[in-house]
Amino acid sequence: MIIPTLNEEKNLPKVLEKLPDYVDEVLIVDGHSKDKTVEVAKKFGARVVYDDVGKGSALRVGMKEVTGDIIIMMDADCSHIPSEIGLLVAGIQSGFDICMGSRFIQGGGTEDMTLLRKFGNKFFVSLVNLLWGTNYSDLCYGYRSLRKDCIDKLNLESDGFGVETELSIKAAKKKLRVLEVPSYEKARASGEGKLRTFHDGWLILSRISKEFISK
Ligand SMILES: Nc1nc2c(ncn2[C@@H]2O[C@H](COP(=O)(O)OP(=O)(O)O)[C@@H](O)[C@H]2O)c(=O)[nH]1
Ligand SMILES: [Mg+2]
Repeated sequence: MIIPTLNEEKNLPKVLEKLPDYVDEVLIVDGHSKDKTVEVAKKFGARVVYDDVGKGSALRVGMKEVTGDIIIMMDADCSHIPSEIGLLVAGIQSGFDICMGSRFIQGGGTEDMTLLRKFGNKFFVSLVNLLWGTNYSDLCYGYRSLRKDCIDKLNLESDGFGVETELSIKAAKKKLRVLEVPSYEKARASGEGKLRTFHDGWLILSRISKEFISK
């Protein structure tokens, strides 16, 4: 699994200690954290690689380095419930190429989104569904799994928080089999989130436009 980190020393131990036993590879892609994130990761036996750019770029670096057949993408801020990995793995084992956690189907939920972010996400997901004929219920959510052999097909290029949107759109363009499973997003345990509503909302809209123009 791939976990991008930026200054998550307080949260990361709580995530790593709860990972199910069957997770056999933990790859941390750290954005040169100024705190003890890397020390914590190594203490838990995780492999650490580095990336200086942003969450999207960190995930791309992770996708190059990871060796497992089923890849889980997970945040380090305690927002994602480790036991839900079971659903993400089961989706791939059942024949899907990508399995996406959704906060907006029965069983899912969020305590980490302002009303404005919920509205933005709803607007973007409706736009994507309209343009690509998909039936997504969530878009900007990073708890996902995919088969390793899909990575080359996706050819991701987003550096920042547009990466989930790009993945969802490209999965539709490439006609990959996508499953949504419910996921409950908890509030970040400690520290500040790095997503900036307007800056990253604009980034997501630009990504949707770019994908539409490039067909
Ligand atoms: N490597 C790396 N990780 C990042 C960066 N920005 C955020 N992350 C990590 O990506 C995950 C999600 O970030 P977060 O700030 O919680 O975003 P939000 O939940 O969308 O508000 C967390 O594990 C962060 O530590 C970055 O620039 N580089
Ligand atoms: Mg978060």
